[in-house]
Formats: sequence, structure tokens, C-alpha cells
Amino acid sequence: MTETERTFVMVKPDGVQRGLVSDILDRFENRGLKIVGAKFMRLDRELAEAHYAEHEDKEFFEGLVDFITSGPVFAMVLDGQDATRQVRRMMGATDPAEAEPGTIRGDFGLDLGRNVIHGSDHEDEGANAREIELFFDDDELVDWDKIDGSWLY
Ligand code: RTP
Ligand code: MG
Repeated sequence: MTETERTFVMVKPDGVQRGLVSDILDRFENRGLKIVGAKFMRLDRELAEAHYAEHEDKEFFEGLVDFITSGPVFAMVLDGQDATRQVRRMMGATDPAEAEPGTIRGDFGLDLGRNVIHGSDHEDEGANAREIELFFDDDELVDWDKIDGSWLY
């Protein structure tokens, strides 16, 4: 059986406002990533500050928290082979101006602050587990197998 991992992904308020949730989800499902959790929600400041704690000393932190709490988000947990890194590749560079066409940010991102999507950092070991735990209770995640689990993952 192929080894898989879980990763945390979130369509940001700009992506929700622009009606991009289904397109983004489509890309991940088509890529073979399996949904194990999903939640439409609005972050309060406490959750937003905890989520972006690594940036708390940066000058853009307040604006980032303002933005991410400004409207609903679509949070999800995806499972797949090398899922964290693959999601980051599909998202593209942080700054949409630098993101390759064909990536989510390259196709939809407006600017650095409104870049449509968040995914756990694959270079930060533990980011996945930390973010999944921050956003989801254990009983909100579903452990399930695709019908032919020997080659579909
Ligand atoms: P994210 O955490 O949102 O998935 O984005 P990322 O890993 O690609 O980028 P990160 O460095 O973690 O930055 C988090 C978010 O902060 C905003 N940002 N603004 N200089 C700036 O004004 C600046 N730098 C980063 C971006 O919206 C970025 O997604
Ligand atoms: Mg980040």
C-alpha cells in the first residue's frame, strides 16, 4: 500500500468571495488527493493569530490577520502521496506575480495579500499536524479508503 500523508489547506476569504472553492477542490480531487475533512467557517482573531504565529513579528502580521478574519474560508484536510509538497506546487509561489500560470495562485491570485489559498509549509516539519489540530477535532476527520485501494490513493 502506498504511504500517504495528510495536509491542511484553506481557501482564503478572497477565494470564497470570488466563488473559486469548487474549482480549487476540483483540481485537488483530479490530482488524486482524497478529502478527509472539510469545513466552511470564519476564523476569529485568536485562531488567526495562532495559525499565523510564525509571522507575528512581521510588519504585515496585523493586515494578514485582518484579511484572514474578514470573511468565511473553506478549510480542508487532504490525504495523498507527498500531499504537502504536491499541494504547495499546485498552489504556486506566494506572490501571484511570481506564480507560474497553471498554478492556483498563478491563475487566480491578485496580489501578495490576496493570494487565494493557504497550504501547510512542507519545509516546516510539523506544520501539517499543528494546523490540522488547530482547525479540526479528531471526530471531524474521516478515515476512508477509495474502492480500489491498491492503486488509487
Ligand atoms: P500561506 O502561509 O498563506 O499559505 O502563504 P505562504 O506559506 O506561501 O507564505 P508565508 O511566507 O507563510 O506568508 C503568509 C502570508 O502572508 C502574506 N504576506 N505578506 N511582505 C508581505 O507583505 C507579505 N509577505 C507574506 C501573504 O498573503 C502570505 O500568503
Ligand atoms: Mg505559510
